[in-house]
Amino acid sequence: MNKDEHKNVKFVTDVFSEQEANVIAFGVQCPQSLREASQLVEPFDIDEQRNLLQHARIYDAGDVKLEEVEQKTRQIVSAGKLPLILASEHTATLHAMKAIPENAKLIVFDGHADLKDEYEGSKQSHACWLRRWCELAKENCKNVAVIGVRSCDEDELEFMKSNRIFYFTAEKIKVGLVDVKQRLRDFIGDSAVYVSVDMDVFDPSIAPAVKYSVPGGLTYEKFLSLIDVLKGKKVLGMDCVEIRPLGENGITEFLAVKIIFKLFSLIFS
Ligand SMILES: [Mn+2]
Repeated sequence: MNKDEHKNVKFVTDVFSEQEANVIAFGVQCPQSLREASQLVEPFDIDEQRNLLQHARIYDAGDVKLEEVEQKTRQIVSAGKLPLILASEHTATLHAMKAIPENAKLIVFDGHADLKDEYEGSKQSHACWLRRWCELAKENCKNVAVIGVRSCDEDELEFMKSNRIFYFTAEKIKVGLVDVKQRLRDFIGDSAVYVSVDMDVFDPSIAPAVKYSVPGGLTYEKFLSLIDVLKGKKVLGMDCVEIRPLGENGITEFLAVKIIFKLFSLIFS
């Protein structure tokens, strides 16, 4: 691949036009390695005996700036399409959520609570984005679920409890998966959802290319079992965030692409 071809790699495909597509992907400082991996993961799934992308027609609109995320998301959602946001920072989710109807449930897969009031002198940090969202959402922050959390301080835990934020630690998922899934189903009910996946929700052994690893994360199998609760639900948007490429080691990017394909298979089944 020469340098220019390298630069133009799209997420999965450029077969569909923007008009034909039902998924509009866009990046916010998206690692090139993630788009490259998307070209290499087989969409056919031998266990499901189906092409996971059979009903997903993806168009990659390229990268936008963080401050353009809200408008871009709104434009895609109002065209009746699914935005797929590939962002280096989790703060992109805060901007995307401003364009999502307020009664939708926000399902965040993350090793961290991201509910700090301030982090490293900034209130706009990746570690604060969910706190900022809760402030905007007010009483609707009870529509937030944080799944797989295991890095959190006393203040964040208190915030989750006092604001009735639904949360499940990775440990809880390991020992009580069936119960967690039922409670998650009850939480979603008939609502539409937005799904945000911070790759550090996974165990660092299978997703090492993240900015802030936390031991004791989810396995691929547990994640797939959890997302089963999204079957038949209206998914308004999704994102995959916080990958920090590790050069030759692309296993995190391959995992990210595979779970995105699996989510599409569920959403468009
Ligand atoms: Mn995180």
